[in-house]
Amino acid sequence: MKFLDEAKVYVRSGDGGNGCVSFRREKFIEFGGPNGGDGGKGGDVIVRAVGGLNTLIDYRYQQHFKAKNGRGGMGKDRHGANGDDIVLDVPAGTQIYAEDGETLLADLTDVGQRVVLARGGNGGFGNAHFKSSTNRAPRHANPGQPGEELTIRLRLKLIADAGIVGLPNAGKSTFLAAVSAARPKIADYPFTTLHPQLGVVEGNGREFVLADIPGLIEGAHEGTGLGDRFLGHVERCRALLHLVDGTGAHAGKAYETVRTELEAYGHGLAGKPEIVALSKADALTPAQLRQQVARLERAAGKAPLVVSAATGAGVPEVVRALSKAIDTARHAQRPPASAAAWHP
Ligand SMILES: Nc1nc2c(ncn2[C@@H]2O[C@H](COP(=O)(O)OP(=O)(O)OP(=O)(O)O)[C@@H](O)[C@H]2O)c(=O)[nH]1
Ligand SMILES: [Mg+2]
Repeated sequence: MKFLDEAKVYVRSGDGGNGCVSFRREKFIEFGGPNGGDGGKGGDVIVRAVGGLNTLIDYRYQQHFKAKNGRGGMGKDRHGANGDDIVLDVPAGTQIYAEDGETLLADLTDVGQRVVLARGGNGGFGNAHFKSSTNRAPRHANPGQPGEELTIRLRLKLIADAGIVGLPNAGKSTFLAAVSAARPKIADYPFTTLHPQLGVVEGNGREFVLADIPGLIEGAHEGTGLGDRFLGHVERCRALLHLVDGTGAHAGKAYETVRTELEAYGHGLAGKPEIVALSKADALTPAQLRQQVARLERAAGKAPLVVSAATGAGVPEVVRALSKAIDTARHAQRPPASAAAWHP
């Protein structure tokens, strides 16, 4: 399934039903009086975060969503039926933007969260409502109020616990495949991964979600290569795994290139806990390994882990370190209970 992380959708809430003008007319009953019922309320447009979804693919096939109109009021004081709401199910982690793509209307971070995007119009009052001591036979009723319409942009930010960053070909997808059931495409050319991939990793008896994103190259923040827009997917991670290709020319420089891009991207990415690991250790001679580790240590300011996703050596250590970093961050940065931005 193709990963789709943006969709433009048109929604419209239902119109309110009109109020009714009617009078009670029965044989032998004089002055029956007004009995026009009120119109029903139009349906709302609701967006709800649900589990079990991880793309916005459904919104590629249907882009118009309209709630039902309220029914008109009727004689004999009958109230019109309310229009049914329409509910759009999206994966948790979906943000809803206005048509401009910049104004955040709502942020659905947790399963079960819901937000009313467009309220249905109220039904109009029937003439029975306008009866008073001075006007006992009102001949007017209110029309229903129109619904609201708007175009929104849904944007999905995956909520992974940790994200793998690194240059293209660093072995990110290979690592994800080694530690999870995910089967990302792996090949010895840059930009094999074009869409973020998620895997569930078992670490220390607990599970966490790891995201593999396309490689970053120098200038990614200016759009070079695949750009840095995929970093949006790891913005909410609690920790980063920075993989540096041991078979590359200079592990220290490779590390710095990626750090520069993380800093240029902003959004707090550079400040996240980072596990640094030198990859493809199996392909290096002991002397090369020592040299690359020393370079990387100098650049990162701490001793890197050494890993080979091909042989599995060092993999448990990396998983443990990640799991620990996630736990620590989880306790340190508890998100506010209600992280939802809200709009009328
Ligand atoms: N010898 C060895 N080769 C590896 C190891 N991990 C990855 N490779 C190889 O390195 C190449 C790139 O691996 P990928 O996992 O596709 O790299 P990536 O970082 O996901 O690359 P992009 O998606 O292009 O950014 C592939 O040919 C892998 O087989 C390893 O631990 N040892
Ligand atoms: Mg890849």
